[in-house]
Amino acid sequence: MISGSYQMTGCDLTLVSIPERKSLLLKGTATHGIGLPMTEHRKLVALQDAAGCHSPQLFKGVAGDLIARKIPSFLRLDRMASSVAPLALCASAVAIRENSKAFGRVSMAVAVNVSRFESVTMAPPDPILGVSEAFKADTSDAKLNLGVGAYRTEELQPYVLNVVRKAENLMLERGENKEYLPIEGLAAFNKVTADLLFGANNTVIQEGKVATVQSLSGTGSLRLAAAFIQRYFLDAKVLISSPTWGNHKNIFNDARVPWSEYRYYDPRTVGLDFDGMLADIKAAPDGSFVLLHGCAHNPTGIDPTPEQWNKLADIIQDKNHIPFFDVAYQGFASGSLDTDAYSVRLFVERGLELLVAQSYSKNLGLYAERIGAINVVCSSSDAAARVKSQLKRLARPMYSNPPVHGARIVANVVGDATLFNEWKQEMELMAGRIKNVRQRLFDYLSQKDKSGKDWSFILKQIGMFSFTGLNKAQSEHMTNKWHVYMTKDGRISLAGLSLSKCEYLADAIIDSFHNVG
Ligand code: PLA
Repeated sequence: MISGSYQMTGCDLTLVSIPERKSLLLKGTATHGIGLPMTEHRKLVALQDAAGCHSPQLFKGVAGDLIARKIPSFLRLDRMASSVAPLALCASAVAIRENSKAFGRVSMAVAVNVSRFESVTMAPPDPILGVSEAFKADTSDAKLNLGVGAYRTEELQPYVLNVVRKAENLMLERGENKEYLPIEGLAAFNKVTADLLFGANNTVIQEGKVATVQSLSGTGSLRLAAAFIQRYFLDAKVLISSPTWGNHKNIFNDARVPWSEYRYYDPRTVGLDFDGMLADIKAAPDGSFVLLHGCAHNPTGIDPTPEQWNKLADIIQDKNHIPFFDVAYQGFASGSLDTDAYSVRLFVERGLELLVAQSYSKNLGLYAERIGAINVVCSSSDAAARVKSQLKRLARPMYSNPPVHGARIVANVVGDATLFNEWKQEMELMAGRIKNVRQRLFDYLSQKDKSGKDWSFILKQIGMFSFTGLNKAQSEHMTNKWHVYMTKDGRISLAGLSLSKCEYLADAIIDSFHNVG
């Protein structure tokens, strides 16, 4: 047995053998600096010689040198700081001696296998996409994935829109090539996407005041805009709603853009804290960016009314703030593309300069195609041209140029009157199915919950999500007991629910709400 404790000058190490892996785990701490006295070096060299190891550079330097030599491994240094690697090696040599007794002659160099990535810690699962991974691992028949916002049919199957299939067939017939797109993306896509958002007759479009750059769906567009803010607005911060889509904070953190939150959700009413929202936006430094969900706020499903949007515009204008809209659900909230663009168009009408990140993941079901755009509305066409040139400059080293497939689908659907009309009908169907399950869920909750709790907030929410008001423990109970997968903030995706599962879901919610603290 070769486990044991080895004390040598300069280190105090414990060697543990893991016979099934034929390896030795070395745990230890240095008791003094990184160097070893020459006498110890010599002892080690002698030990190595005895073990048949030849590694002239062994004691030369820091761990980096040693690792770079790609020494075959049978020893793993556990979480040992690179500065103590030379000390660790002295125990390695002991290990070699011992090992050669246990496993026969060792004809390799001292095997130090400290990964250069030793300091990299395990990242937690993503709060939204990680839910789908957990769902897949569950073998229960009752399981329900209400985590990620992805539309499913009544049979809970993924759905590819008919108009998308038609556009793809057209693309095949035309035999389009796979050449690189320009950095700003497909021109036909950029045109139709801005038209769809602002309205083709909008003066900002006609006067060339919009810089539109195709990017990697909503997320990539937000990230590109965040990089733009970081480069050109050094002192500005972004105000984001509390709560918001989980990835917003990551995006601004990674772009090194400071952010703070404004109040949005009132847990007492399960509604909008409009006064809090106004007060926080007013209190922010002038010229801040205000991130707003254009429609179907994620995760709450609570949107300001038209009147409230007007008041918000007043304050944002007074404060010289820059609105930054995230439009991930145009047409998916109300079923109408124009209704869902109300907020953005209102701010544009007032002459504000603003940013809009767009996504086609949900409304065209193009999740994996990564198709969307960043639009910057400027007060002059000249400014728009300069902004666009800088967005391109930022995109080029990040991902060079965007993918073409989704862009062509959008250009074909939105740019063709027949397909466009068919799309609107399909979108109404999808939005309608979500409204139906929302109603059915409410009906079951109201019938079955005898406590008198008012569940009508569910009907007031809009879009693919419902914010149930369940806390973390209750949400976990939904998963652990009922196999209902959802995010821990109490959000459920109604787009992943069928009419036939509404009763089961209502039972799960009532149980979790009343029986878990
Ligand atoms: N903005 C908001 C408000 C979103 O909800 C999402 C997606 C995006 C942007 C980005 O989507 P995209 O990059 O695919 O265009 N939110 C989902 C998926 C639907 C996710 O978390 O990535 C959600 O379940 O919240």
